[in-house]
Amino acid sequence: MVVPGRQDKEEKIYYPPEDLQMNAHVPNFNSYLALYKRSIEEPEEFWRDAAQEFYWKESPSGQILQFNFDVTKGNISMKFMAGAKTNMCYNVLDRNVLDRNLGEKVAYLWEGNLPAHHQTITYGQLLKQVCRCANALKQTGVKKGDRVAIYLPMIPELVVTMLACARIGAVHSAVFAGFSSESLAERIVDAQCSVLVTADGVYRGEKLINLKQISDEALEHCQEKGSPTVQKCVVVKHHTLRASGTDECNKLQTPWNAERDVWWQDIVDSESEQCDPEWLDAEDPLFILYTSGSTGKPKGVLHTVAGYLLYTSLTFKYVFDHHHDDVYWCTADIGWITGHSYIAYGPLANGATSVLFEGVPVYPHVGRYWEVIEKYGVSKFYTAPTAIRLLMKYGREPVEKYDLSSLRVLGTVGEPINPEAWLWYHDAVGQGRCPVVDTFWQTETGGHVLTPLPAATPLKPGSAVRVFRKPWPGIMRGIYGNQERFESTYFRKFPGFYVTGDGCRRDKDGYYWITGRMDDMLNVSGHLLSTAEVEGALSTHAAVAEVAVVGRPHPLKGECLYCFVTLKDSHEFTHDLVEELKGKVREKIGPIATPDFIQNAPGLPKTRSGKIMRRVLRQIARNEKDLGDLSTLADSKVVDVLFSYRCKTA
Ligand code: 6R9
Repeated sequence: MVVPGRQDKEEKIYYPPEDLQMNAHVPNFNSYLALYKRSIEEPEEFWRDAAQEFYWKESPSGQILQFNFDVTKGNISMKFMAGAKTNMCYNVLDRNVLDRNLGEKVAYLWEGNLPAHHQTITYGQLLKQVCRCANALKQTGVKKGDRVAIYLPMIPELVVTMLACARIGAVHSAVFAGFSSESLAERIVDAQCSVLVTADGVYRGEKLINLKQISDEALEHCQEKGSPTVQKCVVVKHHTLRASGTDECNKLQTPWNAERDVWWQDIVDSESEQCDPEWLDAEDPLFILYTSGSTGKPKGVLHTVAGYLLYTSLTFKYVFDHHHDDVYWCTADIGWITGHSYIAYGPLANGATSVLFEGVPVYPHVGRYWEVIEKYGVSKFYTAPTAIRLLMKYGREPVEKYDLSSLRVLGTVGEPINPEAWLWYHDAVGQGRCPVVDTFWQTETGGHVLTPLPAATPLKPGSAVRVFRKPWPGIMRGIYGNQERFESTYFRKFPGFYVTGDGCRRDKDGYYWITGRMDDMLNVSGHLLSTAEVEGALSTHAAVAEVAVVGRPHPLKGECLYCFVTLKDSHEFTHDLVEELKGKVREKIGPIATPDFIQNAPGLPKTRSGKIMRRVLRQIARNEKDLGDLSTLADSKVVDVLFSYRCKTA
């Protein structure tokens, strides 16, 4: 973890630029305070006003907000706009096309892995495509309430499928296309999905990924787990189409099961571009998105229609100070919550024009992000500290090659940002002109919960502002199929409050500095991983007797994984074994979880009651000799041995 904050850098305050303030939705700190006060003191009126923007087939039947946030008083629950009927897809597409006359406006500027691949999609085109897809899904048997798994790269069909589900009341469960077949299978089984939508393959930088093959393996795992719920697999012809007529086509074999598999193009293109939306209850489910949990089993975070619409649309508008002529770009993958809320739903609800980027930051060259900003005239740019730290490494030259004068507001998300990275982002990318909104939030919160507003908040590099205690519309409504885990993870520790699992400190001016996770979770390049999940993956190797995983600070990734492995007798700790162990993690979870360090641990430090002392292991991983109180340690010799076996390089 990169702990933010050296005193001297903290003290400097950056004030909002005046030209931004002139037109801003929230133009100064006092107007922010007034808005904040109203949202806290009169949440019902505040959200009723926000709801005016949208289309409601029927109005709420009672109170706008109904909740119990206190476990000691009964089951946790929260409802916004209960009794109202609406449709998410109608609000983000039909409403823009029909009521706001935005049919010709560009919704997405799709930019492929290669700069030569790009495409624009207007709101009108998107609506038609979504209707076709919705009709096709209905034809394959998908009904309201059914779960649809989506394993797609960053292509328009990903957004189209999500919105098509939303249109017919199906619940989408998107899985980041970098996860392994086993991770995909685990998620499909948990949500009991009836359809899987995937693609043939995709290039990520120089690497070609055979998504259909991974999908097939996942469906086999589902069979093995006794849960063959997927009836149909819809496959977008993506790589093969883009590469048609070139040798590239031969690089990919697409395995096929004629009974189960259908090409997207065969079932979607011929469908009608009319599809009546299904009018849903405000609290009907919209999607499930899995996030790591400290027990190792991913949690299916459940979001519902109306609250999520209100929350993502309002936070998008205020936090990026969205205006009609903006070109907005969020570099996240839609497979994560940031993409759901701030590439798909929030921007579309505002009728925004967004870049949808398939590629990676350093391909085909290290100036790719800056090239894309110049190419499309991006005015609002939202990325992760890990990407900033990576690009910072190449200095200012690649940035200065491009015209970034269109930029107005910069944002970050995913992990604490260290002041060095904040300052580089502000000075080199934003040319000292653009406020940096550091947005703290989670899959579970649905949208930003702690963030400055660009024209209203004086900024301190690396800090966040103001907090609140009542439920907000975007908060998760549960963990899919597990109310007990929902309540115990988030509500039991401090009755009456939602617990994020992060630590923070508050400074004398009331600014909050997020210090990182307080539980057994790690944040690697902005992705949350649970130590238990990685330990589980390593333990499946036949040579492993016991294993403990901790985080260690990493200059680019924020944190990386450091694993202590005790082998069974008769096994030797070799370079090949280390590679096999890394392979196990890639296979069980995916490449994002690949450990940087795997160390031989003939014994692990344990308490007399047999608990592994992770605090001691963290210190060893960092080569910190100060181990604190070791009086509960059963065998003190273990520690010296572990220090002598430390990995010095990754
Ligand atoms: C949106 C997202 C959530 C966890 C969260 C925290 C960390 C996210 C942060 C941040 C410090 C920020 N986190 N944003 N920490 N400053 N601006 O990332 O959701 O994948 O569920 O991760 O990420 O630890 O609890 P998710």
